[in-house]
Amino acid sequence: MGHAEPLLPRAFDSRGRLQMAETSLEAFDESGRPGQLFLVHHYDPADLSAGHKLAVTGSGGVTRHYSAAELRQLPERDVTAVLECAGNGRGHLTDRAPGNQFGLGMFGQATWKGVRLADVLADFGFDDTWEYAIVDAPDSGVTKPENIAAHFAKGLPKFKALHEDTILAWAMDGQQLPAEHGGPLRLIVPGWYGIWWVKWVSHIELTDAKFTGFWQNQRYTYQDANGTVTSIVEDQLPRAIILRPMDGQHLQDPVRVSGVAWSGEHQIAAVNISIDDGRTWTQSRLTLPSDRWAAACFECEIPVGLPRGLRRISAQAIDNAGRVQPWTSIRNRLGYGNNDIQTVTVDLSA
Ligand SMILES: Nc1nc2c(c(=O)[nH]1)N[C@H]1C(S)=C(S)[C@@H](COP(=O)(O)O)O[C@H]1N2
Ligand SMILES: [Mo]
Repeated sequence: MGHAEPLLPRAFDSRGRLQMAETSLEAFDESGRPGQLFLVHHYDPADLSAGHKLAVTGSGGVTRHYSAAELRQLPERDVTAVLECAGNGRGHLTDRAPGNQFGLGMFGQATWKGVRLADVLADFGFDDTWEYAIVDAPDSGVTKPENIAAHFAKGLPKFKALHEDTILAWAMDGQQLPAEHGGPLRLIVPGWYGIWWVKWVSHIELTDAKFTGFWQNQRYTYQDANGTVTSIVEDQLPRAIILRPMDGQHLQDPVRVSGVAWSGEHQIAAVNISIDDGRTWTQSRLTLPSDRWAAACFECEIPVGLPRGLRRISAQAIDNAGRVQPWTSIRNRLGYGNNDIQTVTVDLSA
């Protein structure tokens, strides 16, 4: 195996700083924890001071501020979950979609520590006249090519805002949450794509009006070829990632195939492996996570004595809602949610 850097840079900002980076598949451990977590800044990252307070505004217009110490007085909650960018795999689309041409390393699993958003809202004391929690961050700018000035914000529907595993986190894997990953406070929305995991949360506002932000209704939407929005990017689609062997690797028999799989709001039911482009499938051994939002691990031995030369290995995830990872995902103009089955090519040497 090579000595690739754990992070593969994909974009730099105007000052030459890393703006988007992908984790090299080599850098993941067997449970899907990245050597270094991928990075997506849509604007210049915000810099919240240590004395930052979270503002919460109710549907009646009343605002209250929470210091870090006040938040820590609420019950602590640990959630292990897979963070995945909806642009993961865009670079593998056969018809190129605009945006960064990401490979498959735009995900990572971690254990996030914080407090339930529901507990913060209960402490604040809300009435029931709201449908969305607008979660604001201070980072802002003008996006290309739309030329639209906005700041980063998402309108979380009430059922997800009040879900017991939706948390405001200040720690990741036992460390203080690094600023580039949203420290001091970031939203964790298990099962939903990374766009919902708002970094540098500064303000939460409850509203009964439909939320119409740029990052809700324009970017990170599924659109048809004409640019008409068909739906909002939410739930992660089923996906299996082969972590070993690596694409292009030279191997001897036997070949042990292993990796991780997840499926948004649903649980993985099976991961099947094919060495003949899907004509036949072998069920892998699956280790389901003890934590509901963590990745399942799969492994499988490919039979010995295969013909020498280049061999293709594919993995397909199936979830307990019957969603099956497709060879060709539903195409959409901005290239989100490309969960096409991954195939790695290995060289079985003579
Ligand atoms: N404030 C803010 N939050 C944000 C973003 C952003 O640009 N600004 N990017 C989102 C997107 S699209 C993704 S995929 C994840 C990436 O999280 P990471 O950079 O910690 O890996 O953060 C999300 N939260
Ligand atoms: Mo993303």
